[in-house]
Amino acid sequence: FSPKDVTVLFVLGGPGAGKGTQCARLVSEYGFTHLSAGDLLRAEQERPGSEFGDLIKQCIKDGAIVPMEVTVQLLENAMTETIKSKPGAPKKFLIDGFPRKMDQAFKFEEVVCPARLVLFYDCPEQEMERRLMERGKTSGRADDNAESIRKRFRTFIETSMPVVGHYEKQGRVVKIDATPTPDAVFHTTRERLTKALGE
Ligand code: UP5
Ligand code: MG
Repeated sequence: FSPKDVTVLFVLGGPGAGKGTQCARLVSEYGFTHLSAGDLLRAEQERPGSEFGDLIKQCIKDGAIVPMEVTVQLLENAMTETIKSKPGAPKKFLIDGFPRKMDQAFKFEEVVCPARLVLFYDCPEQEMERRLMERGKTSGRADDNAESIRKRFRTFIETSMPVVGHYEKQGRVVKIDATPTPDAVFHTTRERLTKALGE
């Protein structure tokens, strides 16, 4: 596909900030396709014959970032498949939980396409921890436990926040307080996004 035909928004925020929750709502309202990098990695880890299964599993448990080549390729494949399978549909993508390291940001924008803007869900660590521990009771996610959560927070602060800072300097970040209820956060998201996209 040609980068100029595609609209990409990066959706960033700490672990448990509510990225997935807000993306699901944006899909129905704005006709975006939602691609979660974490979901794609979890699916690849389960795929029989994947050469990256063990690597992904270890990284997720440790809250570490999978080498960018793997994730960028999964995202690019998913975008290509979506465009092929829905020829007439708008080519609008929410890329959720990516890029979370500078090298990924540069690589994706170089080889796939530049992002129109970045939605950044800002949430205090204590609230994110509460949400993840609560979800961990039923999610079955290998990283929803106290030890992995601690590591995920550390990676977020040390490695992923600089990416947000990078885009902030370019004036491409829409920062949203993710502490209120999902409904309230979505209300703000809709307002801010409509303004930013001029739609
Ligand atoms: N919830 C949501 N919004 C709420 C609200 N406003 N009030 C109260 N509760 C709210 O929400 C989390 C929980 O909180 C849910 O139970 C929800 O109901 C509730 P969710 O919407 O799932 O939050 P989200 O930000 O999506 O949290 P998630 O756990 O998915 O965030 P992570 O960023 O940690 O997970 P991700 O799947 O993106 O990545 C997992 C791992 O994959 C990474 O740690 C890393 O190891 C690997 N990875 C890479 O290596 N590279 C990548 O590019 C991406 C991931
Ligand atoms: Mg998520």
